[in-house]
Amino acid sequence: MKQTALERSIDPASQSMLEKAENDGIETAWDRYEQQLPQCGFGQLGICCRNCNMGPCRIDPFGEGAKNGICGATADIIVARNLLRMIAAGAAAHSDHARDAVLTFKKMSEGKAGSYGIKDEAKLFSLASEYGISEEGKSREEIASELANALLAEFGKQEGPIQYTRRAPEARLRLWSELGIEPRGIDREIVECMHRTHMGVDNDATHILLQGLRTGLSDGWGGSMIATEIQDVLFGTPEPKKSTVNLGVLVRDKVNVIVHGHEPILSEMIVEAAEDPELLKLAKEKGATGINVAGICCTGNETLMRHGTPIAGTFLQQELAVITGAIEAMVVDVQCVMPALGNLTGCYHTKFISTSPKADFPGTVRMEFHEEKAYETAKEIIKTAVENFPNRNFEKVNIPEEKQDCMVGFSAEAILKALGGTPDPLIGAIAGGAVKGIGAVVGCNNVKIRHNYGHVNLVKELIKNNVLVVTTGCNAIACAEAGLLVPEAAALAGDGLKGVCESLGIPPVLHMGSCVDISRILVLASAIANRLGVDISDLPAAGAAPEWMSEKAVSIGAYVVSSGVFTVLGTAPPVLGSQAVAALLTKGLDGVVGASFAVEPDPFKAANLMLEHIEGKRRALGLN
Ligand code: SF4
Ligand code: MSK
Repeated sequence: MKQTALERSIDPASQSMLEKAENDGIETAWDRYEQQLPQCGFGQLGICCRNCNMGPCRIDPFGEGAKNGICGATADIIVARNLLRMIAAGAAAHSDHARDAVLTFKKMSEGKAGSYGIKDEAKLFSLASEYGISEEGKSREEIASELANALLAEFGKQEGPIQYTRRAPEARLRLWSELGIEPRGIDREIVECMHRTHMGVDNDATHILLQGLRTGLSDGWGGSMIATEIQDVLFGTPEPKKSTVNLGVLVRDKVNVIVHGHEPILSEMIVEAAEDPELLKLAKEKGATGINVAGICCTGNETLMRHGTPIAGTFLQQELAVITGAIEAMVVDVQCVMPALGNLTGCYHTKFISTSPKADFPGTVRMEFHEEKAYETAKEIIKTAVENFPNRNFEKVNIPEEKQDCMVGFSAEAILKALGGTPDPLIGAIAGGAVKGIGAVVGCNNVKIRHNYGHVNLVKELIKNNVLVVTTGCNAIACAEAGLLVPEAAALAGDGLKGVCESLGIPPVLHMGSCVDISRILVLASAIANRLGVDISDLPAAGAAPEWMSEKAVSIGAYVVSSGVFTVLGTAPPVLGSQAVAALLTKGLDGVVGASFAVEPDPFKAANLMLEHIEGKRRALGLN
């Protein structure tokens, strides 16, 4: 039976747009999910293989039919191989984003990308010094060029280590080295995953999964970390600032432009172009009072963190934003963009503009973006949106009222600054018991879970129990929509955490950025572990991805657990067709990397698992 809007989302703005979709006769991801039911059991369990053309093969989960693929691959092998391919795809997505960011940085250093500059000079110098690049007698651009080359070399390197892995605590580095999972080069690990999963190569589930951990590490401490750091140099390291979120940030009498996807390279320019006097004048001529840029997903998180640009919604709100009827242009780059937007934008006046040389979708206007002409392209995009304003049918417009204030911009540097320059006050609060530990809650929406229900309830439960939450990606947006990213949300926290937040003037949930910015969490965790002289796995900390859906989340899970953080997933990955693989992920990894996964869709029970873990770690450290 069809779910109601209330059953599909906890967010009132989304509920009202789901009702509008129904009235407008528009199909959304939730409808398409229902059309898919029942979903394929073989796919859910991970036991179908089409890695060669003797197949596809599938294993009978009840043990009555086929126990092996045609080549003899067992369920264990097939599940592990499929999982490794998911990790490879996720690591590739983050890391290819990083590559483009570094290529932009390189062009900037060579004077070939005039729209960009160096916004965080101190970070440029500190990143360069990590590579042993001296500053003496060199211009900023020369240093940037050397750094760009060093970073680009991380992708094609054949031998490790990847430089930023050195930021991890000594004990963790030793462990990775002993296990042979220290990543060598980013591209090398991804290519090796594809090689190993080709028919007739790696056929031992444990051996396959160890490569999964190594590839994950090449993402978290490689690709993702490089993306974060170099974007900070180019666009500025985020600092605390205020903004607003949810569909109510759209403005009825302004030209509304959505930036959606993951890369800030173009959206930075779009935010700037939206203030261009020439375009503002044109907007007035077309009958609008101004130009309003708002984000969705992580492109949105990037501009939110650095400029306070409002966010219209999470992953599952991308269609709902169009359904408001008030979007002149939906501008997308890469990742998490639903191809359904093509048909959908066709039902309204919205222009669907694809900008990445790598990503196109049905029904788009192509406005390919190249760094050399970044600002010109951004202006052209905004102009297209402005010229589309008179086509808006105001009778079809319904913008929900809901919008929520939030405080964002908590880079690791900003958090340390708020603490007075060292992690000591936070460590003191943890040692004293006011803060029980740290919860890292991240990840997507997934139609299998009521929109934002998992995110918001899990986080509320953690802060109520004095766990400081750090967040990125769509979890951060969901928390913002629920009013958890304002200092006043401290009232929802336990007494200890409440006192700490009030004294620092910070929310109990700290927005650390986009999906690649989970690397900021690794940096923060390392800073705390190094200060205490322990490993990350010794910290009273736990992670969760309550509504994850993307392959990137699988790669994130691999590197977060390999870095020593117990992680609870809200939806089960397709591994349950192999008891051996499932047991390894949920138990066995503990004895290998000192952390493992749990799967728990109920956010209250998930919070309990995290709290129990944090308590256990506190006891082991001799804390009450
Ligand atoms: Fe079947 Fe083996 Fe080919 Fe996979 S690799 S499709 S299990 S024969
Ligand atoms: S955007 S990867 S839906 S968090 Fe980074 Fe949200 Fe997940 Fe995309």
